[in-house]
Order: sequence, then C-alpha cells, then structure tokens
Amino acid sequence: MTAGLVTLGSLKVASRDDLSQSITGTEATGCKATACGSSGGPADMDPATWARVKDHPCYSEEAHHYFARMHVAVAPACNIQCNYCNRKYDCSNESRPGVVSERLTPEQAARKVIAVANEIPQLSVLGIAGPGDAAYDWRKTKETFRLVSAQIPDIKLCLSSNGLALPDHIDDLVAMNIDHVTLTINMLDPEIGAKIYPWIFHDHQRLTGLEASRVLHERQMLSLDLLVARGILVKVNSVLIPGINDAHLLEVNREVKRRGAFLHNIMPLISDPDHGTHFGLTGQRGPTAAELKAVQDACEGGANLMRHCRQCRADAVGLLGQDRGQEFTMDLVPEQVTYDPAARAAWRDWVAHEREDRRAAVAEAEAATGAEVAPQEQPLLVAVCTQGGGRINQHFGHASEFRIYEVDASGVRFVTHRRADNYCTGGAGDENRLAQVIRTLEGVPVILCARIGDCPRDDLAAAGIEAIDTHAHDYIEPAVAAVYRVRKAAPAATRTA
Ligand code: CLF
Ligand code: SF4
Repeated sequence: MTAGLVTLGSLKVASRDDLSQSITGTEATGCKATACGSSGGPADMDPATWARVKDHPCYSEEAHHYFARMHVAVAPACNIQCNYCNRKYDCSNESRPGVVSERLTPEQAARKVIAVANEIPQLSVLGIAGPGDAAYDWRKTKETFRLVSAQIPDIKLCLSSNGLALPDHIDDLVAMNIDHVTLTINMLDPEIGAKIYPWIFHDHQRLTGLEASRVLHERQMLSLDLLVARGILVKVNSVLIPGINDAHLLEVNREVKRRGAFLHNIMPLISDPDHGTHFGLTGQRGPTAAELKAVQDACEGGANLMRHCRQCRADAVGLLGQDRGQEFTMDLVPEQVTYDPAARAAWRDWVAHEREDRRAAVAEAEAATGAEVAPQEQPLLVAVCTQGGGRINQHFGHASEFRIYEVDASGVRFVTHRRADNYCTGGAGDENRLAQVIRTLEGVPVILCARIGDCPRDDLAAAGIEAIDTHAHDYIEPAVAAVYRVRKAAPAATRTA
C-alpha cells in the first residue's frame, strides 16, 4: 500500500484537499487522534513572537513538520578557527555544519533559491550558515539576501555566525529585515575557550590563547546584546564537547537566557579522524545520546531548548532531516528561472488548515487525559517514522531517521531524533541494516510506522521493540498517547509485541 506515502517535496500546486490527501492518505475529514501535549507552539509564547517563528523550522518544533529551509554556501571565509571544523572536507553523504559540495556566487545562489522555491513549496527560510562565517564574509551574505528578497519578498532571512564580526553589521541586519540570527557560543570562560579556539583574527590582528578567547567571548556577548536590543530573535548554538564544556553549558544556558536569547540549541560534537579536524585527529570524542540528553535535561528551566536540530550542511535543502541538495546543484539549475509564488501560497493555505485540525485533535486528547504522573513513573519512549506533516506517514523500511518522543500521564514530548541507514534497499531488506536500526533504537520499546513487513517486525519484537502500523497516517502525538494508554492498561506479560 503506497497511497499517501509521498515525498513532501514532490508536492506542487494543488487544492487544499489534494494536499491533505497526499500527506495523510485520507480524505480531509478530520482526525481520530486522542491525546498529547505540545511544545514550541502558540501556547508557549506571545502572539507577536509566534507570528515570527511559526513558519521557521528551526525556531518552532511544530513548524519543522511543515516548513523547509535551504542554505546557500556563499560565505567561505572565516575569522576564527574552531578545533571541530575543517572547511576543506567535503562529502555529499556527510551532514554536518561546514560541509558543502559547491560554493556559490550571490547571483548563482539567488538563481538556486528561486529554482528551489518553485519546486519545494514548503520552503520558508533562506539561511546562510557558512561554510565560513556569514557575518565575516558579509559582502557576499548581504548581496545574496538582497537579490533573493527582491524576488521572493516573504522568504525569511536567517544567518548563523560565531559573533566576532557581527556587531559591525548590526544596522545592516536591521535594515534588511533579518529576523533570525544564530550565534554559536560554546563558552563564557576564556580558559575553556582556549581549548576550543586556537586563534581568531580580529581588528587586523591574529590573536591566540586566552587573549583570543577573551576577545571572542566579549564580542559574542556584545552581539547577543545588540541583536536582542534591536528586536532580532537570537538562537544560541553550543557544541557539547565532553570533558571541555559539558559542565559549563549550564552556565552558558543561564547567561544567554538572562541576556534575552530566544532558544538554546545544544548540539553534539561530531568528531572523526577522517574529517581532519583538530579534535578528530587528537581523539576528542563526541557525547553519547545519553550524555547529550543529560546536559539538555539539566538546562531545563533556563533558556528554551531546541531539540530538533539536524546539524545541517552549509548547502542543505529541504525539510530538517532531509537533504535534497543534490537535486539542485548548479548544473541542474536553469540559466533563467522565474519565481512562481503559487505553490508556496497553496502550501501555506493547506498548513493553516492542517494546524487548526491538529490543534483541535490535541486539545480533545489533552482533555481526555489529565492524569497525574505516578511517583517513580518512567516516561515511555516511542520512535516514529515520518516524512513530515506531523503524521506517521513513512514505511519502516524507508526511514533513515526516527523521531523519538517520550510520553507519560502529563503528555507527549518530542525528545530527539536518531539516525540509521534505512532497512529497505532496492525492494529488499538488509539484515545488517536492521541490526543497526535495533542498536539505534536501544532503550526505545515501541516504534510507530505507516507499514512494516513481517520479517523486520519479528526481528524487532525479538529485540524487545514493538512495531505498530495501525496508526498509519494519524497525527503523531495523539497516536503516541494512545499507545501509552494501551501499554499502561495491559501489563507487558499479557501483550504480544
Ligand atoms: Fe539554517 Fe540555522 Fe537558520 Fe535554521 S539551520 S541558519 S537557524 S535556517 Fe536549524 Fe540546521 Fe540546526 Fe541550524 S536544523 S543546523 S539550527
Ligand atoms: Fe568553522 Fe564556523 Fe568555527 Fe569558522 S566559526 S572555524 S566556519 S565552525
């Protein structure tokens, strides 16, 4: 059965009902969902802020089910060296910041953005995140934004910077209506910074050691203060480096909150000798999933946390977790492209309707729950296969990413995502890949998918993981809550997985 299992990116101009049927596999007749909680939605912030983030996939967890971003790699120059970065490294299968396959001029980038906007109606944000520093390589960043916003005025402009050069461009940022800026802040303490940054280039000088980190810290705090004062939403990214800044990130979280950051995104260090980075070559490891979660959990109550980051390449295209960049390399982008706004307008219209429908389902479900969390109750972890739209709409064998939710009597919360190679290759299952998926799902006893074959279902069950496809095309949170209620009502010994 394949009805409804479409790639979101393949959707073109269509009626609202067509879009609904494409994503859900059902007619637009409302949902059967029952219970859940929510995060990063309109209930969590004032209406004016919600209006600014509701279509930004990184600033709203809810939005990342519906909207896509693209990065254009126009800014290769950088003014600092991070021990986790090597901008020379390229691999089309590698998804992490700084990695790109082709660098673009602003004119090429503008052409590419228009081509993508015509093909991917979910596109809402153009980000510049390297491969160097968008604020240091400012002339190219600014020219790219100017060219694109002249043609697509409603696209959100977003940039990512280490903060060293950003104060020099604050007036430009405001004048250009750049509403979202990410600052990477890994430390407040220069002693810790000296273990992360060997040098910086500032004010025509190369600085090293403690002096470099002291100046970088001061400029990062100045950037944050200026951006907040000028009304720009700031997300702070921090790279979690075990043994260097793990304990320190709680302090960073509290300080960036105090200074007015909107979100804090704590990301795991990606480290591998093959990447040729200092940390990779010296054996500095990244955190385990449990270590990352422990630091994130410790920060609860401080700055709001982003947990759905996918550590995108600097030329990523598509929904978060998707990378369709290879479909839009410059040799595939026509010399002449004309922007057609119809597909994006139809998509927004559909999303507005879908969001209302989903919220109604969530509210109904929450009203039906309302129980207290029992003492000692451990939340149930549930993995979900989805292609977006907030629905369980992907076959198990096609999933290369599992979204992990936790649920208890207080509701359903998105926790993180875990990646593994997809089980099905060319129509057949791969046992080695299934073993990898089982390892990836360690500690997660339930997986929800749109469909699964008997063989992988049995192997998962043997590993203690119940695969459920009876919630195919339902909204995620209500389905997760329904599974929780069933498992709570039926002791494990009486269930057949
Ligand atoms: Fe790009 Fe960053 Fe803007 Fe998003 S990414 S510049 S805020 S549009 Fe998003 Fe990608 Fe994580 Fe960045 S998932 S790496 S947080
Ligand atoms: Fe690399 Fe970004 Fe660090 Fe520059 S600021 S060295 S581009 S990670």
